[in-house]
Amino acid sequence: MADISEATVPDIGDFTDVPVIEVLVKPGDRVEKDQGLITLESAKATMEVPAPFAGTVREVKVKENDTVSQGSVIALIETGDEKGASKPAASAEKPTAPIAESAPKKSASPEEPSKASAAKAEAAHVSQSGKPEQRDESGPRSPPVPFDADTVAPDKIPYASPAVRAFARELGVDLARVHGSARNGRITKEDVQAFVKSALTEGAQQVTAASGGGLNLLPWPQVDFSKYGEIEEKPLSRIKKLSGANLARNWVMIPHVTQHELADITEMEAFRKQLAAENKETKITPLVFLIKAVVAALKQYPQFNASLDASGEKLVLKKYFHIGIAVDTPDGLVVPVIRDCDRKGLLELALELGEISKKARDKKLSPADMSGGCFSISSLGGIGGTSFTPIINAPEVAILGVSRSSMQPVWNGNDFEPRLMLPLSLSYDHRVIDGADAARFAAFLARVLGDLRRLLL
Ligand code: CAO
Repeated sequence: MADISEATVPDIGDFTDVPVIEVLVKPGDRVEKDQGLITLESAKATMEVPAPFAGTVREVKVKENDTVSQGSVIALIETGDEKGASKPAASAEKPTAPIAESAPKKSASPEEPSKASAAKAEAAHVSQSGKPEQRDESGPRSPPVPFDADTVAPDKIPYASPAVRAFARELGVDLARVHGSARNGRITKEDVQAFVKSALTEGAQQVTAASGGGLNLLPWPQVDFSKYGEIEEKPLSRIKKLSGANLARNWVMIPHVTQHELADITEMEAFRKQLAAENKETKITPLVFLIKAVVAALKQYPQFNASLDASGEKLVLKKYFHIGIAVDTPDGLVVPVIRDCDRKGLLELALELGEISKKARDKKLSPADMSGGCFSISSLGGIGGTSFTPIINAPEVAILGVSRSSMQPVWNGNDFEPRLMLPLSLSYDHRVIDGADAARFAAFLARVLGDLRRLLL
């Protein structure tokens, strides 16, 4: 038959009207003997009041912020005929023995199951009659520690209830680092949660900063364009999304400088036309000459055929000459790579350029086709323009932009001569390349394009 008994506050020393800071059970909860029912607070420490017997909580008589003294009823617990349940003794309602407090002792690590826990364990063996019960384990037992929080809880030990300590331990939180917001600096569960939240946010910010983010930019403007006129929405292509993310990273992370140069390609153009007439089946554009000139310049200035390693502290110099070519496709920009350009002639390069451009526009490029580049060329010469600022294709350290050649009057010392001038725009990573070297590289390119015999040197 079910018995309902009162669980009351035992002897807590000279303290009266002690605030309840936590109620650890609710009606319907099954509690074991010695399981915490409520947590009480003194000026510097907390203590859990354990259930004096096992059973099912029928009613909780206290709530947070209530104050209790010895004998106050905490809960009504139905004990029934449960096997192994320790039934309340006749004098259960009037406990007289002191109860242990569970604030940590000076010698105990705040997060360790400490002497405090030991004390709590001791408390668990205080019977309702006030007499220590027989322990299950053999061996001597020390008397329970009376609840005298002010004397046992030193200032430097984080002040939190056993439940909050357990919660912090579960999350791996060092309570010494948590600010207690409750009365007398007591750390609550919410304080631990706030600490974890801020640690996570801080961690995320550090990751963002380490990966080059954290620019503290204004949010992107949210504009309802339809307010101003008719609009149509069109999702970005997959290529545009991918290349856009890469371009944005490269633009913000690489200190770009662009060096502009003009190459006199009058003779080169005459030669190109001649070659094109001889090889009608192959499209020979200025771009293949540029590839050969770039290879010669990379050989002359090896720091352009390099990449910064991930730490940013080491330059990796490459002994191969794989050139990336920016190709405009209906879905966006892609950069396939022509390998070993130093070992290929103009015609072979022209053929390969035709093939990769077609492959790009047919969306047939594989990731391998777009990897391993040393230096990129972006030619808008077939379209127009006089100069632009190409964005470096990281982890490369420079890129050559090519605009449309035009006939210009050039002073030869006596007269103005009509010369075909090709605008070059060399963007370089200023962390790796000095401006003077960039000017030399660009001037070298112009000299080679102006006199192709130099490719033989
Ligand atoms: N000046 C004058 N004419 C030029 C020229 C130049 N710099 N470059 C090319 N031309 C001419 C070519 O000779 C060709 O003329 P013909 O048809 O009379 O032979 C015409 O312009 C078209 O050339 P093309 O663009 O088809 O071929 P290409 O070898 O010059 O370029 C490719 C190939 C794939 C690079 C190009 O088609 C392309 O996609 N360019 C865009 C690259 C791009 O979008 N870059 C921007 C990236 S943002 O950094």
